[in-house]
Amino acid sequence: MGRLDRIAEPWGTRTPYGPGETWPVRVDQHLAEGLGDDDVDAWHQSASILHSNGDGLDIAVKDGRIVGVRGRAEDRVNHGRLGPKDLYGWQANGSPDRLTKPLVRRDGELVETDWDTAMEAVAGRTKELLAERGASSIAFYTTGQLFLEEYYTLGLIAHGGIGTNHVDGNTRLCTATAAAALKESFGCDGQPGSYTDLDHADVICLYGHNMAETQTVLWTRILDRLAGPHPPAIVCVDPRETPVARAATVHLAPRPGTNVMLMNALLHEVLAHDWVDHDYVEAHAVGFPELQKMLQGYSVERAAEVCGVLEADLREAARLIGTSERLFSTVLQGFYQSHQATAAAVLVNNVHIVRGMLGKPGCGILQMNGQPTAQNTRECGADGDLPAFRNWSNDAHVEDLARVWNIDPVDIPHYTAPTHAMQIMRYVEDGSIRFLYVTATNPAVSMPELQRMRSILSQDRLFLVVQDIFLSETAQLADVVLPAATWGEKTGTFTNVDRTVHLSEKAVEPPGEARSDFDILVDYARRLDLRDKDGAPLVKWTTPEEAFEGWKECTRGRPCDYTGLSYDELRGGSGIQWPCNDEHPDGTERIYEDGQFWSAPDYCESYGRDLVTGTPVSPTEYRALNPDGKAVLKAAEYVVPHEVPSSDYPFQLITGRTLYHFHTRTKTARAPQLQAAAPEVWVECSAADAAEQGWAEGDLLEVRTPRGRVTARLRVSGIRQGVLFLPFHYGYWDTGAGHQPGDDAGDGGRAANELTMTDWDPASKQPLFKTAAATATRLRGADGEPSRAPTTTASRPVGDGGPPVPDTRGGDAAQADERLETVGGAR
Ligand SMILES: Nc1nc2c(c(=O)[nH]1)N[C@H]1C(S)=C(S)[C@@H](COP(=O)(O)OP(=O)(O)OC[C@H]3O[C@@H](n4cnc5c(=O)[nH]c(N)nc54)[C@H](O)[C@@H]3O)O[C@H]1N2
Ligand SMILES: Nc1nc2c(c(=O)[nH]1)N[C@H]1C(S)=C(S)[C@@H](COP(=O)(O)OP(=O)(O)OC[C@H]3O[C@@H](n4cnc5c(=O)[nH]c(N)nc54)[C@H](O)[C@@H]3O)O[C@H]1N2
Ligand SMILES: [Mo]
Repeated sequence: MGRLDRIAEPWGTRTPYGPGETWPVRVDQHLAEGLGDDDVDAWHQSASILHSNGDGLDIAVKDGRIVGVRGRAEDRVNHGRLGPKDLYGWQANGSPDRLTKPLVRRDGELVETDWDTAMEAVAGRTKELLAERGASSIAFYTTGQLFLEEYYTLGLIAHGGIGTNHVDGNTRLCTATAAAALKESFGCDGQPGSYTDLDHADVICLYGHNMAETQTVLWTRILDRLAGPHPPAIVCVDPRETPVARAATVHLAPRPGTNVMLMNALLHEVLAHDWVDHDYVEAHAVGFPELQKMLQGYSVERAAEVCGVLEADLREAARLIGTSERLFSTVLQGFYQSHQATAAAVLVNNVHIVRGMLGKPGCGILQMNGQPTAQNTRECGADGDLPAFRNWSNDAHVEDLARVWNIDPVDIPHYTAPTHAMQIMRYVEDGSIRFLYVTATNPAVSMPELQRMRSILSQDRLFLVVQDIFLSETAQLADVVLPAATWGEKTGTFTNVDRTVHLSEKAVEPPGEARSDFDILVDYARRLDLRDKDGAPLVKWTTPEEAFEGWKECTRGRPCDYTGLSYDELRGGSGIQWPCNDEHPDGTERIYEDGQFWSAPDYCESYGRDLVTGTPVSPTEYRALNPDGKAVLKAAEYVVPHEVPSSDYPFQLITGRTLYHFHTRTKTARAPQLQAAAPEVWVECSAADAAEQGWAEGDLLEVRTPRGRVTARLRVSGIRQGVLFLPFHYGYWDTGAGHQPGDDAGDGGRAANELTMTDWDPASKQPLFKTAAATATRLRGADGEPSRAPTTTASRPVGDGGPPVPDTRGGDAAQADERLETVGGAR
């Protein structure tokens, strides 16, 4: 057993292994200072909820409090490993800042109240509006961080009970494009990849995905392959020098917003060299001739120019992809939060289809999720789609759902596409939506163009309900705040990106009067007196396990079939991958093994959309295009980003994450080791830009776009020239730092979304967080203070000048245990 500072060494100790071998076990553990294994009263099975990886872990409890975590050796996802957020993030549960009582707004102030008063206010306003203005005045904005049972209950209440079409999740900001791209290419959501593919792949491509910082344990799996015999080649497409880029065989650092140009050129090369599996394409796909035709204009020379990368690097990347035997790809926000998001992600699917690289060990795609339970938001229809991947534009699917819920099909709104989150906010802005129920998301920091968002959410005519575990920036604007119990304090299930379902057990009681989101929603349904068509309660369950059983029936015969799972099946061992049913009682490692897709016109989740305009494809058009349920090769022309640099705004601004923080930091800022590793906002620029502008490490810059301004200290990093990067984690809740909403004086704002724009991808409706034009000016010099950006990550300092930057370390408080199992001498 070893002890390691896991802030300084986020990926821990290497356990090398070779292709086709089993990833060795390494059990990671962190307990509160001074405690050892013997002090722990009980361990409770769970999985991580600070990213989408789904690391299996056990929660340690002593005296009724959470005191640590330990990775689950038997879990297929992590083989015992944990990342820094897993190891230290649990401390937020015990924070004294937790909400413990409901709050209501009286005379402008939020004051404590009892549950009955708060819930009557929420249900009462819902009933009033239903009577006065109808269901379309009511909207729900949820998350990718609750449990399956909660989403299914919410989806049932909103779609089946209230009958509003205005239901979406922050998954719209996150992985709407993952779902959209899978629907376009394969007719249905559901990942054609499995984590075990990483054990076999010989080429791994990461497209706009900083996996090293955002799925640290999955990256550890790749690092262990890289340290073993016959390592895979890595292709990284990212304008920053991320840890992924540093480990890559080829790093393409394109101009932000040019992904479609780059992908088209890669595909052009693959076709030009005839690295195509013609038998596979012939048997299993439609659209090849059209794709071939469109790609003619996308030469490597043209792409090199537009993307600002070397022709030789593009050719080398295409050669690696084209000659790979087992190709694995992941896609994330560098592609999804861009103006041609769905098009770019679909082009990655195309690479796999033309190369026949699907459904075999090592051959898969993860259109990555970000949030831990985003897959469930989508599956359960809490993002607007219908539950269990039913197609809202297929009347037979709506009827089938109505049968499951025992209601009339006309009571399920499906007359038009579900309202996406940005449109919900627009309807709130123009006053047609008067009631917004926000669960487990913080739009006052995470949505684009915050000045607008604040004015939308603080309107008098809007009744805003916020259900959170802390008094977030959004909760501060609410009419009613409902204190939630969270992970570790409630039981439920959730599903990660590779379809692995985990059970998470209640380990401790929630603080004060906090109640689980599940209990609150069930209470809400009861107060609304929602009924099915026989007059029985619409929500037929009172416990999560009953809800899970109800959900299983809803999934029967659908792609995400859960009928073979139960809480008991999920207890004890590893998580299990859906579909899991009579046919696949142990779950399903890989889907699409036989080149059969879920895309038949009568079965598919979606008929797709026009990638440029976003117009839904009609059932008749789809039937003509894809009568036999094959994979669809969709082509897409490159379109120039909507906001490009000018003389007033000469830089391109991108935003994103750092390894140590989760989103708006409501949790990670309250875990001391994580907060200390990245305590303040910073802005990154390249060494060349710093030299040209006369800037150096630690200088205080003001970054401006037409929407707002942010001040931050400079980190000179390995980012592409002409590009600025801001982490989006820093809102203004800890106003001790002197930051106020929209602060326009003194130190200025620090939330990246003060600067981002109201604009989205036409097909997935995902907002653009990664391409804006910006300017920056120096307010004052460093005065001996470097920026506080981590040195272990993409923000590693480069070049010289400015004050020295200390290495990011966690010290004594960050010591964590590692238990290595020696397998075949691999250590
Ligand atoms: N540590 C940590 N981990 C997390 C989270 C977290 O907050 N913190 N959040 C979770 C969630 S919800 C999500 S969605 C994921 C997100 O995980 P990622 O997508 O990996 O994270 P981001 O930093 O948002 O963006 C990824 C990369 O996109 C690059 N990029 C920007 N513009 C472009 C472009 O035009 N083209 C290309 N090719 N690349 C570009 C950025 O340089 C950045 O390195 O992480 C999950 N895991
Ligand atoms: N500029 C920029 N903006 C971005 C992004 C970006 O890359 N750049 N990324 C986008 C992406 S991918 C995402 S996913 C979003 C994330 O944006 P948000 O979802 O707004 O971020 P979080 O901080 O995760 O907010 C979750 C909230 O839920 C609360 N919470 C936690 N657990 C529970 C629970 O069990 N129950 C309840 N009721 N509440 C709980 C937390 O305290 C917190 O307030 O941000 C998006 N915004
Ligand atoms: Mo996300």
